Amino acid sequence: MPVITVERKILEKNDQLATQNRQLFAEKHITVFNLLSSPGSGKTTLLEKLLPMLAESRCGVVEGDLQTDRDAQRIAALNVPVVQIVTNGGCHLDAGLVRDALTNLDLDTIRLLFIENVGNLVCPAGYDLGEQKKIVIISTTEGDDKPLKYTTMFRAARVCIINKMDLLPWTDFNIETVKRNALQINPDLQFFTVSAKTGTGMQELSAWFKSQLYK
Ligand SMILES: Nc1nc2c(ncn2[C@@H]2O[C@H](COP(=O)(O)OP(=O)(O)O)[C@@H](O)[C@H]2O)c(=O)[nH]1
Ligand SMILES: [Mg+2]
Repeated sequence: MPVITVERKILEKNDQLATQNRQLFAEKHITVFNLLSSPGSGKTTLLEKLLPMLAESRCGVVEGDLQTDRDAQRIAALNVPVVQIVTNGGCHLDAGLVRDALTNLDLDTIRLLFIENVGNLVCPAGYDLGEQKKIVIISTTEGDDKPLKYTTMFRAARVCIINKMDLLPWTDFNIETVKRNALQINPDLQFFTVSAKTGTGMQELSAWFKSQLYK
């Protein structure tokens, strides 16, 4: 007798909605990135630094958080269109939540959409939102063994941003070790090393985002 778990049914439904989101983004020529990390790795700070550098790329942001709209307020302060999804304790965004949030954005004026997922290296990995690429962010205070512990996330990501490079001298985090551990899980992973605080590496990162726009 076949046994279909609730989780599998939920994921099938999510994948259908993600396909619809992806079609919509393609029709509108919007490049979409799903930003994933532990709480506090610097997702919002990276956006605060990047968005002014990408002003000509007409960015929009979807913020996901457990309770508050604090991150959306930080983005709105930059005059960038933003919508906040409050998951009320839910540990990840799903494609249906993103689809509903999109009705609050003018998609005809946006070319680059960032989705800041709920801070969590586990649950969001399995949920396709319709993005082009998942980007995992790890900071130098988290330990360089994380790719080995959160394999699903590092396998799902296409890009890994290593943030808080300014703090590197005060940690035992080893860049070569984290890269080796991540490449063991995902040999095609592309890396950027940055400090959202000091701006180190941010020019290179913003240039890469520009290269991802529809021509
Ligand atoms: N030293 C340092 N602190 C950072 C950097 N990026 C973010 N932070 C700090 O890390 C904390 C969490 O950042 P936030 O962007 O809210 O993380 P999020 O939870 O991933 O969105 C804040 O206190 C930031 O100021 C960085 O590159 N260097
Ligand atoms: Mg945040």
